Order: sequence, then C-alpha cells, then structure tokens
Amino acid sequence: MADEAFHIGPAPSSESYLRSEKIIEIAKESGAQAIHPGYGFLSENTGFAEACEANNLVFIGPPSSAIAAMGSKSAAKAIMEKAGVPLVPGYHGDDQAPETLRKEAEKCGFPLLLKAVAGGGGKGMRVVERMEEFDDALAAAKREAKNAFGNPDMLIERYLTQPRHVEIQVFCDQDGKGVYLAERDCSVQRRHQKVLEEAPAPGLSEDTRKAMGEAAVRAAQAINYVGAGTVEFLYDVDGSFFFMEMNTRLQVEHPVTEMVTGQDLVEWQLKIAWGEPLPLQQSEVKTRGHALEARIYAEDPDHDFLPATGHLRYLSTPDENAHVRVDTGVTEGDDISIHYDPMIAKLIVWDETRDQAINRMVQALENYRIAGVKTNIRFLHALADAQPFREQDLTTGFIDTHRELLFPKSKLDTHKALVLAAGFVLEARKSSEPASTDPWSPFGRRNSWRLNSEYAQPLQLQVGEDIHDLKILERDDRYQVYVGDSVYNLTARLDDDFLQAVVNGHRISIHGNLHNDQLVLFYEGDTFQCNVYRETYGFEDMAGEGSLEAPMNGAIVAVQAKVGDKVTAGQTLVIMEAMKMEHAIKLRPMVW
Ligand code: MV4
Repeated sequence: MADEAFHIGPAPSSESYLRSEKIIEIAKESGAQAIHPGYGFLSENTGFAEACEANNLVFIGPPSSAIAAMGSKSAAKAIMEKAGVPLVPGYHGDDQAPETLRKEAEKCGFPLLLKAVAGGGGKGMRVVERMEEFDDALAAAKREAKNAFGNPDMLIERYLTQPRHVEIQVFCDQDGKGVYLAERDCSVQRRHQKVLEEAPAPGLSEDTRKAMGEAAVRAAQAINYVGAGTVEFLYDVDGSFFFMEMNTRLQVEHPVTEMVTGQDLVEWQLKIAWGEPLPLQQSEVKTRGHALEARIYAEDPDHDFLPATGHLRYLSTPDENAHVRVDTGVTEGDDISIHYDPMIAKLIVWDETRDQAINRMVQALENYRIAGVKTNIRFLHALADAQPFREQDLTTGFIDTHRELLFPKSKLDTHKALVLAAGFVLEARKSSEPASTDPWSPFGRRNSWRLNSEYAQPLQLQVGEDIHDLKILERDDRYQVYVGDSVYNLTARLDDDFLQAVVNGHRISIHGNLHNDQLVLFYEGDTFQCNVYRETYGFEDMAGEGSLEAPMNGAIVAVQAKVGDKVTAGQTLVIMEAMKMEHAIKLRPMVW
C-alpha cells in the first residue's frame, strides 16, 4: 500500500530490517520526516531511537530513555513502586547475596517465583515450592540467566497460580498528558506467545478498570513516556492486580482496542509524534461492545506447533465489514519463508456482546481458507468455540488445562469427505473441458453424456497413508460413488472454488482447492486433504446398478446366471471380453 518502497537488503532481517544505519540512510534519501518502527525488529531498540534523534528524524515511539527504563525488570519495579503502581510482593533489590535472597524468600512465602532481572517474555523464570528447594533453584536460575542474558541477577515474587494477563493501552502526548484506552485480556497464550486477545477484559469491575487504567498512566508518566505504550498486569482471581512489564511500542493486538474505542491508534501515534495534544480526554474515551483477535499462524498444532513454511497456493479470507477485520501482509501466491515470524494474519471481530463476538470469530475462521501451508486455524476455531472460553475461564493456563478440547477429531466423516472430494474432482474436470461453440454438438455438452452410458470411473484418493479406491458411475448429472462396501448418491455443482453437493440427501456446501493432484476441502474451520490419482484409460469391470449394460463394446464370452435365478449384489452375471481382457459384469444393488 506504500506509494514508494526502497530496497534495504536481502530477506534475513539481520541484513535488512535490523540494519539501523541503512534504514536511516534511506529515510534521509527519501526525505522522510519520521519513522514508524512497527512492532518487532527495531521498535524497542534504544540505539535506533537515538540514531533517529541524532539524524533529525522523528522516531514514532517514546524517547530512548523511556525504552531503556523498562529494559531491566528490577529497575522498572523500583520506578513503579515509587509511582504507586501495585507490585507483586517480593524483592527487587541490588543485593544479590544468597543469604539476602534466602531471607527475602522466607519473607515472601511460598510458592515463589525467581525471575531473571534481565529476562522477559517468560524466559529465565523458576517456580520454587518450598524453602528446601530454594538454594538449588537459585543456583540453577542464576546459571540459566547468566547464559541467556549475561546477567545472573534475580528478583523474587510471590507466585500467582491462576493469574490473568490484563494489559492497559496508554497514550501520552509531548506535554506529558496521559490517557488510557481501556484494557485487553491476553490470557490465552502458548509458551508466552499470545494466541487470542480481547477487549474489554471479561468480568473486570468498573472500579478495577479505572484503578488499573490510572496506575498504567502513572507508570507511563513516571518514565516521561510519549506515544503508545502498554502496561501489562497480572490480574488475580480476587480482583487484585500487579505490574508485570511495560511494552514501549504499539502492540500486535492493538486492533481490539481500536474496535471497542472506535479510535485509530496509529493515527494517534502520528498526531502525537507531530506534536499535537492527545485526541481525547479521559472522560471522552468510551468503549462499546466486544472485540476479539485471533493470530493465524503458519504452524502445525498436531506437532507441538512447529512453525511451518510453504507456498500459499490458495488463500481466501472472510469478507471485511463493520464486524470483521483482517490485518495481513500476504496474498495468495506468496511464500511463508523461514526468515520471519510465521504469523499469516490477525483476524479481528467485533459485536455488541462477547458471545456474539465469539460467534463472529467462529464464523470468520470458517471462512478463512488456506491451502499449501499448515495453519492453526482449526485450533483457533476449537479454542474460540470451546465452552470454557465462552464461560470466561480465562487464566494463563487455559490451553494446557483444556488441551483435550482444543485438538478435535475431524468433523467430517471420512466416507462423506471422500464422496465430496470425488464430486469436487469430477466437477472440476468437467469445468476444465473446453466448451464447444456449437450448443447442439454432443462434444460440447457438460452433462458428461457418453457413448457408454454406464461406465465406472476409478478414482483413487490418498488420505495420509491410506489409499481409497472409489468407483464412480455417472448418469443424468448424478453420480453413484462406491467407497469400500458403501454406495453414495451424489449430485454436485462446482462454481469456481465452491461446491454444492447432495450426498444421500444431505446437502453440503463447502469450498475447496484442487491443484495438480492435491485437493483440500474446507469444512467448519477444518480441512480435509487428499491426493488424487485417476487412471485416465482404466475401464472397470463393473456395470450399472440393477442393469447389465456393457461398459464398452466387446463380446460376451460367458453368462453365469439363467432366468429365474436368485442373485445377490456383487455376483458376477456375465463375462465379456474387450480390449484383450475379460471383464466380470457384476450385479449392482438398486440404489436410486
Ligand atoms: C508471573 C506469574 C505468576 N506469578 N509472576 C510470564 C511472562 C512474564 N512477563 C511474566 N510471567 C508470569 N509472571 C508471578 N509473580 C505468571 C506468569 C506467566 C504468565 C503471565 C502472563 C501471561 C502468560 C503467562 C504464562 C505463564 C506464566
């Protein structure tokens, strides 16, 4: 969407997006006045913020001193304590002598949490259940922190066993005025990665919301903050809340705040960077309804969420409107490479109530269809639709606690899926046949009229390791599909990627994508995938149901039944020879 773009280097971020000097050089060359650093890369890099300042470029973010102030956990806690922001009881002093830490541990009580002063995002934390474990745990945590951050210092906190992650969006202008734009609940996380976020936080009282918001603004003002920031709190079951950390950037999940406040946070950032006052006073900030965001990742939930790469062979997103927003940087045909975070998109929904918003999310996920790359869409669908999520059982342990709900079995019965797959393949093949210019020509007809009207087509579909041999009879725009010992009546109509099928009287409308031999069907947030093999010239030794029409021209060489015989389905009645082969013609069950 940019009007101009400059090449800053090859894909690895160390050679491009992390090259401060190169970015500054291009900013100057282009005549840019300001740089928006986004959320990753250099967005919380003091060196980059300073380099902007030194080059007369506005860094769209806080002063580098404010970024630096939040870099150390213990220093941040000291600042927050002074500003009257609630802290988890514990110790964040400089004295790191083991005796001091042991004494502080006793004061704090158990279970407690050792946190690396230099840590962040969950790295370098250790729970200690009782005093006897403390010395060993401390030694191990220090070793880990030294290795990971080059700093072995620890702080001690009382360990909250069922916390929620509730964060406040704050803004400060250049005059030091601050407001909070409500809160977000980001408790549903996996290994410290947010998965589902929402605004407002369910079940928060107005008093708590106000107290938390005001604490967050004090936190920002304590470090002379400017621009967009987020103050993260641990929110305990009893309604108490404690400062966790402050993110000195606009966050990935900011859209849920935009949806409930009706404000454009990037616009706010630009206005503040330009020197304008805050667009709204605190009393003018209102929220309405409920918003949810799901992060769509290229990853494999069935293999411990291993990040996936690949080609976005097919990509179809839900329609965007007042209820649905899609933030993404990729389109069909793009690659998900190894170079960046595997996030494909953020799917954001809004509605008047949380329950309605959840319904919107479930529906939007069903309309988010991707083939070519593994994604977490089915997992997100199960998560949003899970009863405990609807019932606001929001703690940071949600995904572990409700594991059995979140990896659902496929909702499509295998046979039905195979029949739909057959319908998709058959109809896709028809629509790819060249149309005749003569409407009366039998060669231009799309109803698969054939000289041999009862002709069984073999179709082989491979699902995972399993190979299914299907036989298909086609007559009058209807199919009979034989799968194993069952037979299904099928009518199907394909319009681009949209299949409308009726399988034994059950109407099913689904989307799919057939690319070379790979077919993907999308069904209620789930996918059914198979490889398609068909023997183009293979005539089958089958006949039509209830009748004995020859599948092709040939000679009858044996008749194995006579008038008055009682015969059963599957029994060979006639043997014919054609194309130098014998074909057993068996009795078909009556199914129409
Ligand atoms: C805690 C805690 C319980 N008690 N502190 C994890 C990320 C880091 N910034 C802080 N974290 C936690 N600190 C005390 N005293 C539990 C967590 C925690 C967590 C917090 C927010 C969201 C997800 C989490 C998952 C595991 C642990």
